Amino acid sequence: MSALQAPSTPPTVLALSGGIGGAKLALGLYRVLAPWELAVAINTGDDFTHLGLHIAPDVDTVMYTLAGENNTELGWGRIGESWNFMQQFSRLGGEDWFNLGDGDLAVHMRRRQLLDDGLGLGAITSRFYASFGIQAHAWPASDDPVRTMIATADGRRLPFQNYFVGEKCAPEVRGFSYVGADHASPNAELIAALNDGNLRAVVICPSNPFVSINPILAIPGVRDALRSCRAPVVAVSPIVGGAAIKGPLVKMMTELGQSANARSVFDNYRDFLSGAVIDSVDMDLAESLDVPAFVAPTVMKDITDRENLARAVLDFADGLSIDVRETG
Ligand code: FO1
Repeated sequence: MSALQAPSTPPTVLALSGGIGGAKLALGLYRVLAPWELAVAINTGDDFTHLGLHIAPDVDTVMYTLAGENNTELGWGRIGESWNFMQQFSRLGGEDWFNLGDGDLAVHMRRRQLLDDGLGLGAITSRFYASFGIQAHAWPASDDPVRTMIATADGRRLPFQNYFVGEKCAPEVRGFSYVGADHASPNAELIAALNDGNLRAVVICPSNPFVSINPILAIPGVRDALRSCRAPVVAVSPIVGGAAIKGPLVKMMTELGQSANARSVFDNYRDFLSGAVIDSVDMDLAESLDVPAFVAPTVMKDITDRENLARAVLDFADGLSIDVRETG
């Protein structure tokens, strides 16, 4: 078996992640765990068909990040990217609101080919991650389409990328829907991992709950499997001191009339959460949470921060599982 092929041994840590923020902690977990110990279940609610190609931003952002090829300035796409295609495409009057780098384009074209050959998104993702030399399991939450739609105050329902990129998160949000989720089947390996009694921990990465985690939870079977999971489920807050580290989360919460704090984030996970990780800035929130809280530096500025937070989260989870075992 080549070193890059996923072994039959199941993962010991399962992370649920969206794109930019979540991918940082996924990288920290990847680097502190042994090869193939990590599995990442990734949001596909941001996916859309564009120029006839299947764009899967969170799957690709996690891939580039675990491969060390992510563009840290942009937060998405590849390092050292070129944009010749987009420049020429735009010159010809092609849509240029959504930038596709030349290297990134190869991923979308190849994905399109393999989808047309009948492969599912999960099988394609495993091949792509192996091609990037990544020794972690990576599963789109479903092979079936799940599309996050944003209901705006002016009465529109925007596909996620049209809101996030097209309109730069400007419209006031009134709600979210995850079109296709109720007919989607969850990735079988994700459910198997959640049902695996040997799983050490489930980590909800610091991603936007509305557009990165809830689209995963909306897929039938995922929430139930999290509720009955024997491993502790620990979430890391993407909000520090009332500010989102990146992206529109605080704006969304405010527009929904929610307090922009870690507690509002964890309310999305309250029916299955075992523990919460908050930044030292939010220490005062710890007592008000429904679950045990662990205070740690959650702002990941460099790779050491990512690894330190990953270790802290796993140690916290290990302590929770022992507590559960003790109390029976
Ligand atoms: N984000 C932008 O703000 N502008 C873009 O032109 C853009 C292009 C793009 C292409 C491929 C890809 O995988 C991601 C891309 N993103 C872009 C980021 C993307 O909208 C976000 O990564 C997620 O959907 C939210 O996490």
